[in-house]
Amino acid sequence: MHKRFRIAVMVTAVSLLAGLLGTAQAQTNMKISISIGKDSHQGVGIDTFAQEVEKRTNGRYKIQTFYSGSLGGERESIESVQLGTQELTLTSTGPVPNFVPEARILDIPFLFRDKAHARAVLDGPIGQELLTKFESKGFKALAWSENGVRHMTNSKRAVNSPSDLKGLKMRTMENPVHVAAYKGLGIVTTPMAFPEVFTALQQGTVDGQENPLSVIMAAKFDQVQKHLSLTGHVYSPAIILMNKAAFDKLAAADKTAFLEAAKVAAKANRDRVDVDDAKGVADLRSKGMQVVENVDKSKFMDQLKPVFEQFEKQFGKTNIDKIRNYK
Ligand code: EAX
Repeated sequence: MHKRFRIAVMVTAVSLLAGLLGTAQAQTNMKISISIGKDSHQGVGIDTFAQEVEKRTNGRYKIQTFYSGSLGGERESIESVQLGTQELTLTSTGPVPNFVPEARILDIPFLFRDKAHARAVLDGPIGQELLTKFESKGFKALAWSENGVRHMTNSKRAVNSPSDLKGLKMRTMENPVHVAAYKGLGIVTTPMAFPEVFTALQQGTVDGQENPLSVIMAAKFDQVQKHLSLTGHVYSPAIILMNKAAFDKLAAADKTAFLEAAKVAAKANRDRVDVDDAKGVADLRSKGMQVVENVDKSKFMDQLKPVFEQFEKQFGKTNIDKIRNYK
């Protein structure tokens, strides 16, 4: 008994020492960023990713987390990851088509019935195949995550139907698919990086913007926007991107650790989106927003018919239908 105890103490001491030496010898720091604040679905995503990577690599990799666009907006962050000046970012697909055009198809309005449909497509063969398209552009796409279902806000009037959108000046993401669709709805589109949006709304440079409830709450847009309409006009995917060379340098087991960490992070991120969606309307109402909850989406889809026809030509009707009909 006594001897066994002594051996156990020795083993523990040796492994502790090895652990310490390991950490001291080879701790690699990496950066990950988001464009919105820490207390958000994306903040939960990158915080979870950092914890999981550290845990799964016994602290040999430390992920430093940057919030609120402190390393730049989403387009800049994607550029930095491509160049390798920053290893990682979690970003909406807003600016992604400018880097990986194949991903554009996911940004088509009213493509997905709901979040469950979108998640199934992204986690299934279509989404996984799309992840591989990032490789030739200098990225390792670790996992799809989620920004959420986008709704419209503005400072001018309640939006019940597309006719209410006519002439409204709205900030959009720097995304060609969104811009084309919103123009088709009669909106005067102003593409802009996210970190500039609050001030633009405050100063009246634009009348409105569109984002998921998660983002509207995290960015406190209720302080500068009166009206919210649950248009649910488009699902907004997010993605965890890593510099490809940085990923390729990892040992095989660490590659798995990063990929698994990204999956756990995406799950935590999606769970938070669900929590935000459940409480968002009540929360934003309590902060003074006027909310139109029952929006007739078919009116918006009718108005978008000519734009949908364009998209079918651009992306292939069969490709779009494959996503629409995915079960
Ligand atoms: O990713 O730019 C946007 O509107 C995005 O939804 C936001 O940065 C969160």
